[in-house]
Amino acid sequence: MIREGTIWIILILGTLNLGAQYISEVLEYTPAPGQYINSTPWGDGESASSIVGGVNGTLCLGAFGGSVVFAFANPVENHPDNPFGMDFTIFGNPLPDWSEPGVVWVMKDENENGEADDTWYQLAGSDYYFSSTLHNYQVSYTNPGGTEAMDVAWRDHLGNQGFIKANSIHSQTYYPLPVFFPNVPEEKYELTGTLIKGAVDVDHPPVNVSLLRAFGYADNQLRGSGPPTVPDNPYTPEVEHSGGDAFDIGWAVDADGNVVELDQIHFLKVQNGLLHQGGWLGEVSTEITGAVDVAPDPQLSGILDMLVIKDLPVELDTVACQLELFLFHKGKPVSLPDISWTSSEPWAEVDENHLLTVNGTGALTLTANVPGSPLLQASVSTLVIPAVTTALGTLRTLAGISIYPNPARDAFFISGVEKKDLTLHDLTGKVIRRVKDYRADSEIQIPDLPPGIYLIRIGDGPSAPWLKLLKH
Ligand SMILES: [Ca+2]
Ligand SMILES: [Ca+2]
Ligand SMILES: [Ca+2]
Ligand SMILES: [Ca+2]
Repeated sequence: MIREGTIWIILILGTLNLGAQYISEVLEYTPAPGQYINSTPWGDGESASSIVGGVNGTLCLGAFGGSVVFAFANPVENHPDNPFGMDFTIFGNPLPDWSEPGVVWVMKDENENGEADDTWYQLAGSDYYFSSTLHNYQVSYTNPGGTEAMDVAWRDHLGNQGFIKANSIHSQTYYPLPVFFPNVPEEKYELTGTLIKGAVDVDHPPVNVSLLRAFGYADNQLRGSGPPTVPDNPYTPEVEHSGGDAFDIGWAVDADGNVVELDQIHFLKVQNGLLHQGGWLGEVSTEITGAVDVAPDPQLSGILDMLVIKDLPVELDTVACQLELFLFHKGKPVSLPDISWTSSEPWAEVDENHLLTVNGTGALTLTANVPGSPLLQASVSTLVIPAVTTALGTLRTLAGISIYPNPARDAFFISGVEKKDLTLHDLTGKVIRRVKDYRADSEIQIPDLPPGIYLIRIGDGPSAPWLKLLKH
């Protein structure tokens, strides 16, 4: 009896080894058009089942909005002892400097009918909070017809359009064919999801870059060498343990962005979050090779805070730029402490409102630090291009001259100016308003200007000072 009981306990412990769970079933695979779609092994009828039961499958989601829905045999727990709060890990095939971020959604079987007919909650990754992220973004793809690779036209709900480009390497049709994807309408279909901007640069061949997102996206972080059930800490840039992309169910938000507390989830969805051509790499498309449940381990701890700056454009052609940065604790944004900025170049500076102004050209790196917390540091880089200075001349401020109120809504005033001509510029340097013979403290009306940052030049000539105005 004792002996049998012992064996029984061991069997239960084996079942409770919550980390040993891989994907048990793929419920839906709806790719967007792409170079790997309708071909083996990444985009045919067998690809979906390849991610079941391990982490070395081959599944491509195609262009923006392509998705896969899958489940585990048992629910994935939002377990308090999971390392770094991470509850599951998704593996993809990213390269160093080539991320193809997939947005991850989770569902709890709230009505307990065993079906994925409940509410999808987005796991808010680092880019969720950026002003450039678009929610409920809709793209329709039109079948170009034919039996070989042709550009597939897309159009979004904002009126933008473009093509998923055919290339010479992948010669099959890119639009999902009914033989593999009977649920995709043959003429045209629409996909909806969250669009993130990413940081893709394919305009400087031969090196194509799609920078890693900070945390919270699939097909993003490199794989590690540790056991798959011990997750990477996504709040550090290094690849640790299993590597891949670890996710916390605690990041879940509803459609209004409110945090949703989920104790467990039953279904997961990954959706390609980028709509971008990748140069010779073809369109940016999320790939999934498998997913695994994380094993609880109260002994494993690490950094849970992360400072994240939204990437600057590869080339900056404006004289000023509003930087966006967030401090996250366990992946949730918290109020920003005082930030100390360091610029690699003397001609660029960031003020207390995180507004970058430049007065020169060349490569630029900006680093943000939280004083007293040496581990909280983040950097962004860009190339400030010559058009800036040729358009604007020298950018400098002058003591004794100031704008009030600043920020302004419908009007503003300038003090300390004696009868000068003023020009009001947008951030590209374009003149959008001229004021003749301005006298100190007289009103300048701006009710018609869109909210944003403007530059005001006092007088002319190379030594004319500039002021920054924030319009609300
Ligand atoms: Ca968790
Ligand atoms: Ca990939
Ligand atoms: Ca259900
Ligand atoms: Ca890490």
